[in-house]
Amino acid sequence: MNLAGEFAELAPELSRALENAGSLEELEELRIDFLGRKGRLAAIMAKLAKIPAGERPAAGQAANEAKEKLGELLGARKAAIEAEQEQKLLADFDPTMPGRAFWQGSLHPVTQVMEEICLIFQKLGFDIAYGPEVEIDRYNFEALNIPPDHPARDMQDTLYITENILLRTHTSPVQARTMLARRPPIAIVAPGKVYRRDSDLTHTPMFHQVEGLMVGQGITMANLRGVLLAFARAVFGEATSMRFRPSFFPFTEPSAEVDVSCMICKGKGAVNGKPCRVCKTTGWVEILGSGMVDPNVYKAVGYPETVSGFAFGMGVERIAMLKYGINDLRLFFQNDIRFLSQFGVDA
Ligand code: 2NM
Repeated sequence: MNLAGEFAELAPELSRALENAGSLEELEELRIDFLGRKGRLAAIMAKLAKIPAGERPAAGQAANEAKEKLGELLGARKAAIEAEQEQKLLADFDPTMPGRAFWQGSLHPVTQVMEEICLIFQKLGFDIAYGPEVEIDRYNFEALNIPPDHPARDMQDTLYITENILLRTHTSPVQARTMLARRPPIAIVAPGKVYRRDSDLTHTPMFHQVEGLMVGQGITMANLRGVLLAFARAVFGEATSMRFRPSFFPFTEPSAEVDVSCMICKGKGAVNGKPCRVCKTTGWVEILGSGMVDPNVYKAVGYPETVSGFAFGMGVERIAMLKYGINDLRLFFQNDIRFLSQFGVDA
């Protein structure tokens, strides 16, 4: 057989071989076998140089035709195999199957409650104010009428960095800074982290506070009561009652602790005939401290004695525990996903 005949044989041979090639891997093997550098086509082409010059043009044309035809056959089979595989994928794919759920994080319950508290006061007209967690004695104590011999200043209670620099023990320094920077009337709440040298079952060295301050002309304790009652009902429900108990804080005079009717037993002191553990059967639970800002605080920040106002402070973890019936403070700090996910987006 002449070379042209040998070239012409290749295509039908490949055709037969392709009938048994079911995968792209087998296809590649055939490509190498027929079209590769050491393949069948190359082997026949190697003989081109040895034939009479007169036969070369016809043989060369046959070689080109064979090469083109082999490429076409391989390409067609490849397209067919790929189409088959795609059909199989589509057959296995159920487009009506629901998508895989993915994990979505959510804000920590303490953050959620802190934001809820702030939003309530914002709706009552308060601005939000922030300040540094590393404070100086002047803003954390001195401006707030906390005398040098007060126990709060003791190394036992405060985390000091130097003699004068400390981790704020409350967010009140934010109120002191605000009063030093702005003239009355002002109404602000200061949310954030505070630090105390305290650690046991019911105290953590870091916790969260929201403190509020309203100062202006003719602001009275009745205004304090109105604001706090609106707040308490927004957080714990519209059926909530509230009472003041006399207390003492260095920065307020008079001072009052604020109780609300127990959100667990509805102020009855018992649930299903069993003594209420949250209010210890009293029907009342303490939620915050408050009072009329002491004139010494106005003096320290350069406000005229004619202004008056109130302030209050609450622990966010405590409010969150009462709101959600959580009995162990440590749950907020363990970051156990089984606890946290109960406060998630779709909990
Ligand atoms: C409380 C209770 C009572 C308070 C006072 C001030 C300031 F800066 F205006 F003097 N800020 N926060 C305050 C008053 C805080 O926490 C239990």
